[in-house]
Amino acid sequence: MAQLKLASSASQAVVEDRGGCRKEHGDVLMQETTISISSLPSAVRAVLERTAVLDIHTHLFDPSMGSMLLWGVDEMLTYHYLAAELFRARPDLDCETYWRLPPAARADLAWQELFVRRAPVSEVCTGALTVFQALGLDPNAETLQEARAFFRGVRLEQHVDRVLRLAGVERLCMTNDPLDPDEQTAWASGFPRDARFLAAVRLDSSLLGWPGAVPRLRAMGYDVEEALSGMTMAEIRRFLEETCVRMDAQYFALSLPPEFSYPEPQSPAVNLLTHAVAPVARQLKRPVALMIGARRGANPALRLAGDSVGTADLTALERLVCDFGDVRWLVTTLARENTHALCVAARKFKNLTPFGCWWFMNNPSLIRETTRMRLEMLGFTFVAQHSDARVLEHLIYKWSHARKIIAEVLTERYAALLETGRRVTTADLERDARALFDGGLVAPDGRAE
Ligand code: HDL
Ligand code: ZN
Repeated sequence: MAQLKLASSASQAVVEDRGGCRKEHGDVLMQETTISISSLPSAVRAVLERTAVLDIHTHLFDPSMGSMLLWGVDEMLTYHYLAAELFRARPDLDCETYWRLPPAARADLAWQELFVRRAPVSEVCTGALTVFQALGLDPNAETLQEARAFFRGVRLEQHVDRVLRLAGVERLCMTNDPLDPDEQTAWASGFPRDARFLAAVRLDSSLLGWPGAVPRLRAMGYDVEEALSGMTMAEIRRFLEETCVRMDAQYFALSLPPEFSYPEPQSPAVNLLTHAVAPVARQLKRPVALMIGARRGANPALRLAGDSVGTADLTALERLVCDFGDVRWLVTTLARENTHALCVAARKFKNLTPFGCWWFMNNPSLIRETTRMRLEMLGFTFVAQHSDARVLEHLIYKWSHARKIIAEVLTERYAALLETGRRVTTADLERDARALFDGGLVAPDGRAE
């Protein structure tokens, strides 16, 4: 039995082998080595650690897009997830008073109330300390003075390289809203692209709340009317195609409320989805990502932190995916109650790929439950995770925490295989990890979109 000793550094696996064929794999000699039950946990963890990720959904931006890319300790501690938790820790705190504070004061307040005066056990608090630890900052600091001094000395270009390396993220997709004024300025003037920051056309502001987008679309030169009549659908298709080409976007994305219905009654957004987005996605061979279940503005006083969740009837999704069988649909759902139905729908429709543990689902207990369910029902035909990172350093904790849990669940599944007598090799681990972490942008038969 070959003994597999994986070096602590992810970049090199040292293998002693008395059998099996050796083969080059990059700078690492990989083995068709059967892994024993005792070495399985460490082998799975090591493979996931060194498997580069395409993070298919983030709110990060190419560093060339300037201040649109959020980074640093104050951005981390004023993240809307933490704001929501601060209002719970300090119910006496008036929301508008908080929003009027300068970011540093908001960050100090969060640090004192959530990290110093209480054990920071929530996922987003623990996550912030995972980032502190990775960057060599003191998680027991009484104030943010040391952390701020560290970030004052940061050169963004090097910091981006360091954060992506620490997070094991090779490439990531931005969330690009073509109607956002800052985005319009950036794309109109052009900027040197960082190849690691891929684009994704987010259509919420264009399609949801129709006809709210009509004035901005007309100002961009698209002859659209509120009534979706005349040239409007053709002009929306032109808008989508031109935007996707300009951004070299990987996919189109739209979030949908829990009550979305198809085919009837069709909201203007779903009408536009089926008559404009799906045809252009088909023509450009781009997937469409649907993010279902967000109830926006449940508590407007919390602003971005005020969105909630609703359970969707995924019958509508199944009908949509069935009617557009030649379009690839990447889907994530926000309600825990939708996780199982999404797995079943994916079993029915090969053009439907579940992705990630989105937002309120991105917690250890739910990543574990979701990944178990998906492996049990879909094998490796899903995208295990996306970070949804809003602040650059989020990548470190969101991927560190996710990899740990996905490794535990994967180990369970491989152990069940070993019990049947089926061998599990390092080649199995490498291939399967790539399938889970490739962002779903490679078609199931291996063709790139
Ligand atoms: O709609 C989305 O893409 C969500 O991810 C929202 O941006 C949400 O506010 C968020 O950041 N979730 O993590
Ligand atoms: Zn998001």
